[in-house]
Amino acid sequence: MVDFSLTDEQKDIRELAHDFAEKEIRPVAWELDRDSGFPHHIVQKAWEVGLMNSHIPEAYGGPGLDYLTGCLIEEELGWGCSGIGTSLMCNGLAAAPVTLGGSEELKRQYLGMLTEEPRLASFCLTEPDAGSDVSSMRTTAVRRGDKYVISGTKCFITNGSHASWYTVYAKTDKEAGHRGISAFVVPRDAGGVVVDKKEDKLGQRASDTAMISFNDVEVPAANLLGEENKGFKLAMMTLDRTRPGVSAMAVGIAQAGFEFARDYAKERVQFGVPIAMHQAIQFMIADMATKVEAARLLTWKSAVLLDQGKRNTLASSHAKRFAADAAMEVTVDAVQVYGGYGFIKEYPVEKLMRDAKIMQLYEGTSQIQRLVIAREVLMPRRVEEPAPAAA
Ligand code: COS
Repeated sequence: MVDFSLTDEQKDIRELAHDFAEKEIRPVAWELDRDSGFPHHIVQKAWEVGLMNSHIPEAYGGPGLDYLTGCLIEEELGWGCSGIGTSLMCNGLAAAPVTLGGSEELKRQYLGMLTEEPRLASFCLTEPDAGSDVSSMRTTAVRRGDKYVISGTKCFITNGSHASWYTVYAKTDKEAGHRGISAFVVPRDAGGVVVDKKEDKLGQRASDTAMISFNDVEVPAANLLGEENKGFKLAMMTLDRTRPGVSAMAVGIAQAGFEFARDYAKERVQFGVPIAMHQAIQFMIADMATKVEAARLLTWKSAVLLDQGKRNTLASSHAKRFAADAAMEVTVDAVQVYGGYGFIKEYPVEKLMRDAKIMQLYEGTSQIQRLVIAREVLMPRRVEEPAPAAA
């Protein structure tokens, strides 16, 4: 029997996140968007009230929340402002490979760093010439004695300018394609880590997106995550775990767009009645509501499978693809409901439309999600290893 009800603890956490989004995030969201300012003070507050590092296990100072509860938080933060929400949630992406593949010592040191203080970490996979095609990356890690020397450039790194450490993927065997990639923890203060460029973005302007170069950066061999040359799978397993949260963030954007459009349609009078009385608008609002609901259900399913220790690759791509596209469609329609006012920055919905676009791009484009879905439904036995334990 499918039960969509939440536990009391989940309801409390959702309420906490909603209040935080309403009282701390929304009042500054449009200003930070305009100025492309980083929400340092919100990071501090979110960390203090326990809304960061949701999935870091209690053993390393985290709350060790399940994935569904993490999605509840991410939806609310996305409802408040997905740029700020992304800044708050990005630690999860950097931390997951450490939780999955790190030694006890690495977990204590680097996960502990995030839970002991309001610090940030970043996930460095993408490169200027290796986006969707992960295995074509050029960054290398060469073993020298008890160290690896890492060289290369990573781009579009969320929180890159502010991170205390990075999870970095690099080729340890250049000839072996995806079977020659390894993952490492790289502390920011290792010599040779340079923040090259902060990007000026269309949306999610309160989140930091930077290009980071690793110039012959030496890290102890013990900073290797999992086994050498098994980094590609670690990246894929990480994305399976983080895509539900990204989907939830998209649901939050869509929910916000729906609410603004619904409320505006009830106020705005044209042809002598609120525009919500016109069927053309009613049908748009109805479609928005359906898309939000369907996106949320797919998102919850992708998280619940993880919580049950099951493989969620297909479900997380369904959720990410659908929720990202729903966020885009709903926010475009929200602008339409506002008419000419929707195009004006004084009104809230154009920001949502700009913010929504990245949901179809980061953590795997909507086309990559379709590619994963197609492979999973056409060749369902392709990945034969047992479901990995939840991180
Ligand atoms: N879990 C565990 N293992 C997985 C996996 C998953 N979800 N998906 C793939 N693998 C394994 C495969 O089983 C295969 O294993 P073998 O080495 O035993 O053959 C290996 O990984 C390679 O898989 P595949 O052949 O599917 O690799 P591709 O190069 O075709 O790439 C895509 C697959 C395109 C799906 C992958 O590169 C991808 O997700 N790209 C998008 C990257 C992304 O999201 N970037 C955003 C960066 S974070 S903002």
